[in-house]
Amino acid sequence: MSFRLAAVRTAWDLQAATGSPTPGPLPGPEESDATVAERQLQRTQPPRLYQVLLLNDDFTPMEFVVMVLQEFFRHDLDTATLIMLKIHHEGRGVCGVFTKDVAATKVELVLSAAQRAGHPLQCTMEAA
Ligand code: TYC
Repeated sequence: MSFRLAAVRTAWDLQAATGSPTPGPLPGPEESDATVAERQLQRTQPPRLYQVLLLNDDFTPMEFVVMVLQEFFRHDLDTATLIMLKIHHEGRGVCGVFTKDVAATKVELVLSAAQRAGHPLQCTMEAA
């Protein structure tokens, strides 16, 4: 018996066991009840996640980076300072991990805040 037909038969058996509504004849593999049975077998995949990163440069003030980490990524002062220093020493660092649209929005907000303030701070995202 095919997997598809087995799924249909299981749904039919369940209907028969619970007694309601009265099951009709067992459908063949080409009949429309198969759609319902197969839909139960699909699994929603979790969304892919993306890291938002800040890159080091020689000009953006440390205080501005700490402010960005607090305001846009909701880090407290101590955590924001640690992340900023990690970026300063290692060249780049993770600000947070988000779904694609949220990550893209964070990148845009950070870049426009940096531009407005006249700093060359770079922000990017990559698949986690
Ligand atoms: N390197 C900068 C400085 O010495 C500070 C800095 C840290 C800049 C992190 C960018 O993403 C950055 N003023």
